[in-house]
Amino acid sequence: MLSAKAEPYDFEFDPKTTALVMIDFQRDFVYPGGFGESLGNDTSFLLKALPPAERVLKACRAAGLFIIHTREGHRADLSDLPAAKYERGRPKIHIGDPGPMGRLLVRGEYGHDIVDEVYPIAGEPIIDKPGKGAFYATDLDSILKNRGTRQLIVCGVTTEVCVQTSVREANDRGYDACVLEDCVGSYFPEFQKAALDMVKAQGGIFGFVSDSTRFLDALGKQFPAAVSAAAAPA
Ligand code: TIU
Repeated sequence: MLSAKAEPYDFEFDPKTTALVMIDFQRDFVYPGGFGESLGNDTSFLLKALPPAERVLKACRAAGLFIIHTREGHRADLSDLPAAKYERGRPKIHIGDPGPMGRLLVRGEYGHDIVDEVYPIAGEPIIDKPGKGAFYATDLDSILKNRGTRQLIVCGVTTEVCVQTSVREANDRGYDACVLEDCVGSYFPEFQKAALDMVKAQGGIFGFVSDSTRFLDALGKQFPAAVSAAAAPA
């Protein structure tokens, strides 16, 4: 077992039963012209989560941890898009409408895909999910349980929406999830803090909060070369 400094107390994890979950690092959320901006958000807030998330991804890859990525989006015919989600926010452009990065939040479009910095490689499954939670209407739980996964390290966007929803779902399914606070991003600084506070309150009511430095310190105890290679400038 490795132990990462975290709140509300140290997060214990066995690399063999741990998965890194990279949530929705899609152009549609982190770049202008996508779904996130269509809801009135300033997407630049999310970009600062990318460099630490990239370091964690590279270190976990080199250490041989299981890595899984998610994307939020819908079928091209929008048959899996609830009317309530389509209308929510009363945006000027809706899910499925054309934008500079393709049709908003539609699978197969450029904007729907994951940004280059943290793009999946062979052997890292991608979960396409229609909702905010990564477990809703997906096979994520089966994939994790079939491997004997017990602990999750969580990076992604946005902290209080898809990250927090997925961590709550993970908790109910029996996983210990640890969110790395510098590797998750919100459009709202106050929600970033509140969402992380909610995870770790009440003795870790649905998870743990750590950060890339403390997590990589722990991983480096078993995989020093993997961690130092990931920390080196590209
Ligand atoms: N709007 C917002 O903050 N987030 C989302 O709609 N989806 C995700 O968080 N991925």
